[in-house]
Amino acid sequence: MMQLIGMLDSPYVRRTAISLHLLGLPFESRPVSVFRQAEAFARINPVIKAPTLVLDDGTVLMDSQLILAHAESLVPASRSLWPAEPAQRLRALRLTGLALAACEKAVQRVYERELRPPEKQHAPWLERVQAQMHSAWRALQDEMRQGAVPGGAAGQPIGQAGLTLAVSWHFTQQLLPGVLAPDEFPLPAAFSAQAEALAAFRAWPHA
Ligand SMILES: N[C@@H](CCC(=O)N[C@@H](CS)C(=O)NCC(=O)O)C(=O)O
Repeated sequence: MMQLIGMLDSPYVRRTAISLHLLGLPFESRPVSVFRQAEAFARINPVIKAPTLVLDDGTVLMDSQLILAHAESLVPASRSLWPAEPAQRLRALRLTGLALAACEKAVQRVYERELRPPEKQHAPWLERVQAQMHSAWRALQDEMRQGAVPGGAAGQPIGQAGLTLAVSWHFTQQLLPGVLAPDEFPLPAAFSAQAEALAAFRAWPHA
């Protein structure tokens, strides 16, 4: 059985786990920490990147987007987390990109806080990251306001754009509370609450 290596407090690991679940692909979750268990992680993938997916033939994949590209290739199109219709698919790609950029900026902020001593934190970098994260969420909210409901594939309760947005929002609320005010971003906040109620999200909770 495929093994998904990484902790669910990583938004990239969590989006991968939720996606594999929705795609109906069985996998074993191995919550190895990239920081606290770096040596054990390195024995599986010396690059120490989460998520890592170990395939049955021993192939080691990394990067959530590439792991999910492989996963999608294993299921019939009717199960895909991407809309089949080209315009909807393009919209889903745009929303997913924004949600991933927002996520990356949140992770960069957390790393700056947790991996560098306070006297070595660089305020201009933190301000830049913060502004980028807000820009991404403002763009996501604008898209949602214009009717881009990040649903997706027929037959799935949520699509890749929606689940990435929801995981990114929830991660940011958990790790950087107060940084994104729910009343400034009511649409992502409400969408996240709905997503967290889905069986696939409850099966793979943050942390
Ligand atoms: N673009 C990558 C990002 C993955 C990523 O940065 N994961 C973090 C955990 S949240 C990680 O592996 N951190 C350890 C490191 O980069 O040294 C993806 O989508 O999988």
